[in-house]
Amino acid sequence: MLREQSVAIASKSSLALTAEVFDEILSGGAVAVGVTSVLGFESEMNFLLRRKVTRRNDSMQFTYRNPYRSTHITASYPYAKSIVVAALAYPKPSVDETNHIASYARKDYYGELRSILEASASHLRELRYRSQVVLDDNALVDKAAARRAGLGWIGKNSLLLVPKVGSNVVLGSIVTSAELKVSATPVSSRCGSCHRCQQACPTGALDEAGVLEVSKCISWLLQREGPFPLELRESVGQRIYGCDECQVVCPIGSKTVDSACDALRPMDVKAAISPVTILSLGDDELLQTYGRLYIPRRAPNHLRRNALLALGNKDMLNVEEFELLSRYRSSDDPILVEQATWSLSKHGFKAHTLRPL
Ligand code: B12
Repeated sequence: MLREQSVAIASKSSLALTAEVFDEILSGGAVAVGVTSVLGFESEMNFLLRRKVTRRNDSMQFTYRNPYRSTHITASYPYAKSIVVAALAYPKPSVDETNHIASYARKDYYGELRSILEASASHLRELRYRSQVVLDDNALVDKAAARRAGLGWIGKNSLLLVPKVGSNVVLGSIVTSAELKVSATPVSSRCGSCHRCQQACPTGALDEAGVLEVSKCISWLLQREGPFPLELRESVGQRIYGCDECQVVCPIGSKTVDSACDALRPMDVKAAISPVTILSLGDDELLQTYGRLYIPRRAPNHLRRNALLALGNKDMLNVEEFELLSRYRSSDDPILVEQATWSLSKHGFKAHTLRPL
């Protein structure tokens, strides 16, 4: 029995196995899939090193922590022979939508893509190939892998765009010892002369096409620890987690995909986070409710800081919101005290006239 099985495995061509894996992943719901080699991503490594040396990564770590490891998959998985990369689309919010949380985080799209990839990885394991799902992990530069696997191109918003779908996708990979058929066709850029994403960025973080100025990116600043930079507070508006601005305006990404997404993966209503909820919940409840979001050091006060800022940027406060801001002026955390004071002052309340708790 075992002998028969190994003969069957040996006789399956790389092409047939690749087709099987693609079928599984696409029927699982991914919008694009491809295979690339395990060669190092040298130009990405140089880019990361250059920006690290010149401190243009701000205090951000992720792939900057160890650029060699992040751009050489065999440093983490020495057995790897191929990388299968897949994209899962999520709904693109409309231009007039004012949401506290970016579209990609409203539901666990990473979790969804991970289960699609896990199914194929376990199939490969059954065939005796070592296989590991790697997704939003510092062991791989996902966009570069997706581009080299032929899924799309890197746009002026610095994200990977899938033809006809756009950049509203999350990316993930299977790193495997199987020698799969490498997808040979690179996709050339279809951004043309359009630079709506650059114009739409509220802080000018995309002034240089395709290169994100991290220290100005709202998505990063909302994750960054410490007080929120004073000069960029007003640009944040109502955002508490993530920013969609450079994707919302992108003309690439059809309504067809949006509606397919909506039908298949309806928005999680609970994901509609509100500053009042964040500022009212206790630590445990807060982490339980929003635990799947990336919160630095799992510190609940980090989300509270962003919620206080969002209240400061509201047009008008109601009584409950005013009371919450006043309450946080007596917080033990000086960052929250300062943020609450700033937000109250935005509504015309001077620090010394505020009533204490
Ligand atoms: C760190 C990180 C961030 C940081 C910094 C991102 C950055 N661009 O520096 C912050 C927190 C800001 C962030 C924000 C977001 N992120 Co993020 N992030 C990552 C992470 C962990 C690593 C990114 C990285 O280091 N890439 C490698 C470096 C080398 O790439 P790079 O900095 O983009 O540099 C390249 C370009 O500048 C390009 N380039 C250079 N010159 C030029 C010139 C031209 C003309 C062009 C076109 C390109 C170009 O070449 C450089 C080298 O390759 C990845 C996950 C992963 N493990 O890969 C997710 C990832 C990139 N993020 C993702 C998402 C969804 C987002 C957000 C959309 C979330 C949101 N709504 O708030 C925003 C988008 C902001 C933006 N416009 O980039 C997705 C992107 C999916 C896609 N379609 O590409 C990823 C891949 C996660 C995933 N697995 O799905 N992210």
